[in-house]
Amino acid sequence: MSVLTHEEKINVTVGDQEYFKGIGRINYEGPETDNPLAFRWYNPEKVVAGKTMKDWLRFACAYWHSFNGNGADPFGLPTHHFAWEDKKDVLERAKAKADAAFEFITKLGIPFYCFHDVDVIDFTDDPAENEKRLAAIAEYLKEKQKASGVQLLWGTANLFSHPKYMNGAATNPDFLVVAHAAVQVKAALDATVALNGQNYVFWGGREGYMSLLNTNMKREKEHLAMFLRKAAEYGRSIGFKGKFFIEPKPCEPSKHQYDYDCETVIGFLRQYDLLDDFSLNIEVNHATLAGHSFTHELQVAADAGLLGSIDANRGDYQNGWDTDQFPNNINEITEAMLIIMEHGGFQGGGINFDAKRRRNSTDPEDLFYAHIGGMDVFARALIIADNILQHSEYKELRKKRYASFDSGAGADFEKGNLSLTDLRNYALSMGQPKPISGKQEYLENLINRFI
Ligand code: XLS
Ligand code: NI
Ligand code: NI
Repeated sequence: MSVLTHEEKINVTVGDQEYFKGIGRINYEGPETDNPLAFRWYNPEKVVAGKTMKDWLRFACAYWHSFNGNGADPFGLPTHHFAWEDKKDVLERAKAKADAAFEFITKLGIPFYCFHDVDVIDFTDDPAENEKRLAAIAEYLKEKQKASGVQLLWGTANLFSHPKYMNGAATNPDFLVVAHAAVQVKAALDATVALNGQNYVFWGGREGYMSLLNTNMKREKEHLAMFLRKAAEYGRSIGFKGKFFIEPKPCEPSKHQYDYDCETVIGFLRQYDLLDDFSLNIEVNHATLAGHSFTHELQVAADAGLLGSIDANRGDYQNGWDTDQFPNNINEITEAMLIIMEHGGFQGGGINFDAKRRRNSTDPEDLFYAHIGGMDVFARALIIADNILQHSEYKELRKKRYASFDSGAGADFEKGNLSLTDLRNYALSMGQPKPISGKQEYLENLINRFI
């Protein structure tokens, strides 16, 4: 199936210039299709467990990877070149990039997008000028949203790229840098509210340390908490109704980041009384870098009622860094969807593809294949997880494992009615416990049976 035969399906309104030429609207064609530019599983209006796929999954396109990431790595120059780069005027260039972004997002039928301030327009060293630039492009993005129906899932500020943040942003030992971080967060919140953004994200790549020898960790964490509190207060004061998400990551670029993993962030939010405003945005590759499975992180968040949103991607089994590959592992995503569905879906967030095509994926359609694959694997996992929940003993088996706490002495223990001596007497009266199988292989086979 070639790209060009699909061209007949083009039915997308774009500006004067079409950036992704020869690629039309990506449609659902079903599992049997051999068209690489079609969905085999993602059928937005299909109802699964009482909600449409679109509403369960709430896909978002990440501006930074798809429209800024140029394939450069620490060893090599850019390999991805964009048609809008040659525009000389900064606002014109940013508008052209927005045209291309919305063309892409619309062709794929992705309902949301996410951006950092610096993704949508080039920043300078002058903070006041940056405020103006962001406000100007936000005006334009507002029009693009209106024309396309695409919505902003979350906004954020890039507090890690500029050299001034080399020692941290909100946790910088120099108060002036902390204040400069506030300039950016304030403007990014203004833009998020202007664009009716549903959430706002903090990912603290530089909020951590490189060496403890020069770091007052306690003070830095207190500064981070104060900064987050002031950001939330400001957001509420300008009418922001959504959630603030913290995106945990253990390291990279800092040696150790304060938002290490979900448990760490939950403890931090509780300690500083930030749980009313803040929830979690969980990234697959960050979970694995923290030495956890993605499902572990989801479960920790869900159990705390903080399953806000996810950044979808995957790491590499051999490389120990944030490779941000597009998700494609059906087992991993099925197990994730089981947790997400059992907890009723995302609380305010969605599935943001914080993922990039590889440096050597240089054809424009590669960006489409990447997103189609990611969307299809989640859609398929949604269907499978629903089947497992509806038509298998998966839930029942786990429930049964804890049946001894559902009545009698076990229930009394859960209520706090048994002393340590009561427990001792119970044990002696009952004799040795019999082995009860955990049935792991049985359950693993069950998942594969439904896949
Ligand atoms: C980097 C993070 C980043 C956040 C947004 O590892 O994943 O992309 O999602 O700042
Ligand atoms: Ni991320
Ligand atoms: Ni990441």
